[in-house]
Amino acid sequence: MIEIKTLRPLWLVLFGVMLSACATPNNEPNPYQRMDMSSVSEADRQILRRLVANMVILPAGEFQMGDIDNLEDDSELQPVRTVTLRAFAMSRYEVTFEQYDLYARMTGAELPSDRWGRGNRPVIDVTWYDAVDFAQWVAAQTGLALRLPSEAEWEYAARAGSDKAFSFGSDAHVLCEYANIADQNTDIGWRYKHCSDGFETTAPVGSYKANAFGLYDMHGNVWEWLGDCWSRNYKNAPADGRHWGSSNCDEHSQRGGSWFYGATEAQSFYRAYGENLDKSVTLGFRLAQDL
Ligand SMILES: [Ca+2]
Ligand SMILES: [Ca+2]
Repeated sequence: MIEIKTLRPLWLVLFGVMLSACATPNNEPNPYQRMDMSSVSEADRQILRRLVANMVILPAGEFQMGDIDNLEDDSELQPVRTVTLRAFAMSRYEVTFEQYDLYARMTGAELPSDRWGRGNRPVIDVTWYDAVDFAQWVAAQTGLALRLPSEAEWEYAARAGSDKAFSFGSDAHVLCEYANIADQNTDIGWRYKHCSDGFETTAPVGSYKANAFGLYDMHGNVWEWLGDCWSRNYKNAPADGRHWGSSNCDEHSQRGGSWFYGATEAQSFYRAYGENLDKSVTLGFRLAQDL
């Protein structure tokens, strides 16, 4: 059984440390400084505390990455290979509007638009640069080595020990218990017609069942930006789970499917990508952390 922990004890040092530069996806210096916390409201501090408390430590391990059973017959999902990962932490939830709005208020960054509410819904309409900036800002405020996940880390986290299409197995009929997708009640041609999840657009994060690692919405809700440059297949991909690609690529990987897509895109191994400046109402992100 995998032991699930949180980083709650690390919060004890959250506002008491002087920070050195934190790691970024490209190991560049973090441009953000730690704020003077005496000027920050208790409510805003609580937002950061909850974010930190919900970084889940995942154990070191080895897994098969890719379309193991060749379900999609797609060269982008091949060759399947063994990846070995050190322990790291992953956000329990997708980054929310509440969290992103705090960053935007504190830095003057643009507030992303919302179409159906903010608060505890996943932030949408953010570019890859926005996601990286958010990670760097939170890293500067907390002293934690926060960044976007790699594709390998994301798939390891989504599988949560499963070698099937979904963390819970291969039967998509129960997907709506775990994921917000385009379900049978959605007016989209490629909807999944065999279950209903209760939401036509984004759902508040954590509305469905968690996987065995305690992570929510790895299948569906919003696609998630990752730190890897897009690659057309896994030939020559690193086997240690680190970010793959040069520091200045124009396209980055995305994972997990969303409320606008059916069951296929929600599979743990399924891949997508976008240009760095793309924004979408189906696309957000979550954070990873070096331990
Ligand atoms: Ca839905
Ligand atoms: Ca998601």
